[in-house]
Amino acid sequence: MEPILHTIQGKVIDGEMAEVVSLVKEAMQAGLPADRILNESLITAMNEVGQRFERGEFYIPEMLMAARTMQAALAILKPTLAQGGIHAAGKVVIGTVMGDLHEIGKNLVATMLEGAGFEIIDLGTDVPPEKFVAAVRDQQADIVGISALLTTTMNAMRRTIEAFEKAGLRRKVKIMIGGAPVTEAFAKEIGADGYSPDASRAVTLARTLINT
Ligand code: B1M
Repeated sequence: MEPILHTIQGKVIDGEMAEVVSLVKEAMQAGLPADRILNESLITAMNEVGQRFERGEFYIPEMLMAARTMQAALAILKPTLAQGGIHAAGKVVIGTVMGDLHEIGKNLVATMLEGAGFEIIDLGTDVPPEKFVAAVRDQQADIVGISALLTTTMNAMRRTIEAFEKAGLRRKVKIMIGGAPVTEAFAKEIGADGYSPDASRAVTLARTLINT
């Protein structure tokens, strides 16, 4: 691994926002591709933060500081990650399910979809099923993307799909889901149209869903 990526990873874990911001700029100026900075330092850092939390070495404040640092780094990478989208490939309503405040993965998926030319309506986090339904109805969206990071909030995905059925909109919109605890099998079980394990494959999936 390039030494600078290793340094960025350590500084994200420590929540050193100002240093990370300047190191990410430096890495980009040195010609390192944005996706390598993302995958080899930022995402690996968040995985390590999660493991430290599990081991009881980190608490919520440390997790939050690392998350804020990652968001600041993502803001620098965003223009590069989102490059390329010229025409509207389709309209996507996206959000994190009710009860869940994790937003980094969802933001990353939104950025990559935007880069692929999709128009994004981001509802944020802790989104109730009715809000997803209202947004799809009002915006006439082609796809709804739902993210969940907690095993305890995965069931809110099921309830969101049920809300689309109740509203009579289920056949009018494609539903894709993702997030660390989500699996292909779970997506099938709750009747989603597709599942993606990461942001880049979310783009491939969205393109496939638009064409089916
Ligand atoms: Co929390 N948290 N957290 N957390 N947090 C996890 C998820 C956890 C795995 C940590 C751990 O114990 N190892 C654990 C969940 C355990 C479980 O459910 N099995 C956990 C817990 C327990 C909690 C709390 C309950 C802690 C507590 O209060 N006791 C609490 C819950 C709050 C709530 O939501 N109601 C909580 C709180 C928080 C913070 C607020 C402090 C903070 C979030 C801040 C923010 O987002 N603004 C936070 C963080 C930062 C994490 C970890 C460390 C990092 C998450 C992250 O941003 N990853 C996380 C550990 C981990 O994931 N390793 C953890 C980076 C991001 C790029 O990856 O989000 O997985 P991810 O997204 C990926 C894919 O999953 C996929 O693509 C993305 C890019 O490749 N993807 C999609 C995501 N959404 C998609 C949607 C798609 C397609 C693909 O289509 C629509």
